[in-house]
Amino acid sequence: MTLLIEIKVPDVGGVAEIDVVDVLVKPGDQVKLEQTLAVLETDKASMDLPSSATGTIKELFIKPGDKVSEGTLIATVIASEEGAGAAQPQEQPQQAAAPAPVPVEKAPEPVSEPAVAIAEPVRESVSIPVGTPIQAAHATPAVRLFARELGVDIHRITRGSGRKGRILKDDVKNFVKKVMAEGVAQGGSGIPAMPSVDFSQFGEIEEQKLSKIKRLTGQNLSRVWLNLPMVTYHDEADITEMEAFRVALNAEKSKDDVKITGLVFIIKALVAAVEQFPQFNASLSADGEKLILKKYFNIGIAVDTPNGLVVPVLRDVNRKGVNELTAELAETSNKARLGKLMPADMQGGCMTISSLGGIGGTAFTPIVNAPEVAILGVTRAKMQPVWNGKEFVPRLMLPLDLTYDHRVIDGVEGARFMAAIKQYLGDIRRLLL
Ligand code: CAO
Repeated sequence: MTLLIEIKVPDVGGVAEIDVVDVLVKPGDQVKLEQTLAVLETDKASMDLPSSATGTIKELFIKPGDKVSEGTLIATVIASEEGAGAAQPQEQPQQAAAPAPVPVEKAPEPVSEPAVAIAEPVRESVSIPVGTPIQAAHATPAVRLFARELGVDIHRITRGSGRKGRILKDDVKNFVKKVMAEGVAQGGSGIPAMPSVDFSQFGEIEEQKLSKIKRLTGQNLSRVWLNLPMVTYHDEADITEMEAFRVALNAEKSKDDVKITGLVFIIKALVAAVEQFPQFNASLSADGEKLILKKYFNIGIAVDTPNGLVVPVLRDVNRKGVNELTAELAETSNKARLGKLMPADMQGGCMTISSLGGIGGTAFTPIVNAPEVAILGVTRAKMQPVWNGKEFVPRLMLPLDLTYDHRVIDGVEGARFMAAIKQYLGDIRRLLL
């Protein structure tokens, strides 16, 4: 006579949803009385589910990730001759509840420093075949919460120092210590620190302290460089007509008026393109989960000052005309050079322009002024022979460099955005449309 025993989830104190964290057996396995068949987890505790019989697993009804409750059928066991534990032999399948599960969260045992096995983060090239079970980390909800609070991906700790490799709070702490120690040794970002060199051994030197602006700008640029996957797209806009219009406007001005520079038209063209492509007027949330779209149109302008680079912000550019922007740009860049900008003057930008056109250049790769998602670089306009289908004609061509955060902007979007800027600059009447 075969004795089939059903093993079910016992009373676990009225908890409605219990997570199956791990299943340690499969059909055909020999199991002993009290042997752990699965690891269950409630909001408050993790527990081993023991077998109530010695025998062979016939069928298994759960898998990791399932939710179970009191009475859920876990497995059927064909009891062996030598006994079925508490179960009495009978013809019908016996409905034996498993012995009360054994809570495994104990007072953490002292853990020596390197006891934690740290898993390498999964790299892109590693592909997990469909159907491959992913090993769940053994840890109680409290330990998982603790890890989450510290920003630790618990799956990077492959084995803890608790019973059966269970991850304890101390394992999480040791993991953090180890990662921090490695980071410090490598220069903070996992990159080896620059060596300190005594240059005086090669000749005379002088040490100059960096200005605060330069130090802070440097820190910010390094952070952006390391955090953003950036792409720079280069193109040229034909500004022959725009330049003729600018010269004509300036000719109307009196000697004391501020002259219009091409930059103001570039600001207007940029804003018109941003209105057309809202993803350029956005910021990625810090957790990378959301795109925050802005409904205001503020443009930052990189200004070179004796103390370093600053980026004052011109506000509501979409609502301002060329003359108003010209006056504002002159006043703001003047204030910047005199070191009179207030922190609020440099906040709230949507996109930035970095223009080196007054100096020269043919192209460069500006760094995005994050959390903005794109920056427009400008270098010196040059007369060039351009083929119009019949002949070469002299045209004033303005080089433009668009760097964007590739997490937010696709290459095609970047190219379309640049095409729109070129179209506005090529025919500034379009700014009226
Ligand atoms: N092509 C040809 N000539 C240009 C030009 C361009 N792209 N851009 C400016 N010019 C000309 C101007 O018309 C002006 O000519 P005139 O002297 O004949 O009137 C001259 O160059 C100087 O212009 P400007 O630089 O004073 O004025 P602007 O409005 O173009 O720029 C500002 C203002 C504040 C952006 C600029 O002075 C500045 O500080 N640029 C440096 C920005 C910077 O440091 N960027 C690097 C950041 S690192 O990523």
